[in-house]
Amino acid sequence: MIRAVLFDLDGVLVDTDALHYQAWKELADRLNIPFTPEQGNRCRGVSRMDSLEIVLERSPRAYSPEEKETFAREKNARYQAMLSALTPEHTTPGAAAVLQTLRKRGYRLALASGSKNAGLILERTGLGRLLDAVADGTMITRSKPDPEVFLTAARLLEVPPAQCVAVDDALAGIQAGRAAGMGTVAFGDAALHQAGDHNIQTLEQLLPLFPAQEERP
Ligand code: B16
Repeated sequence: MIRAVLFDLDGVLVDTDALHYQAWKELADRLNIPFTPEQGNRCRGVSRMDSLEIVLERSPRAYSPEEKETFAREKNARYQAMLSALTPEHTTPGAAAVLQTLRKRGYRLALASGSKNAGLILERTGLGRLLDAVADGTMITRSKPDPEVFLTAARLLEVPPAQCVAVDDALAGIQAGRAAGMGTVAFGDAALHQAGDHNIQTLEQLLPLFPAQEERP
């Protein structure tokens, strides 16, 4: 029996992917390195430093670890400046209503995001109050496709992984959910690749997959 639904953040509950892309693109432009939307897609779900390696892969020169730390800090400062303009209207269509309905149907809900900015995003969008637990990039050492963040979310909910379903828009995220022993629902980009056990293009399409269990207020 499925008792919990674990949500990725960037690209699933909030469309912050475009902001990540813009902030990385500004850095790449400043360094005169080509950076394509295809590379941006590969940054989905992977950690900040692993994303930076993707941004730098077409660079003609190598950078020191110190320079890379500086680039990552610069990108994050730019990204956080963009996040300061986030409001509840910036959530994915249907996100709050779908979370509310799943809660009412008796499912435990958690965030499973590799982002260290997840707390700020949940606060600005108001989504935090609809979740029972939050596992984010500040709590893990290995980013997706490693299952650590999904296993952390399941542990916080006190629900066995086999009774959880992972919802993610990144191929790395679907791999992580599967490696955690969970069912998977691919959304957006990952759904275009038919990567999940179920593949959806709107969050409302989750609702038929999770029928009512015990009601909760
Ligand atoms: P930050 P998710 C991931 O979040 C993003 O998809 C990925 O693009 C980003 O590099 C990573 O978080 C780290 O984010 O720089 O904010 O700590 O998709 O796992 O919610």
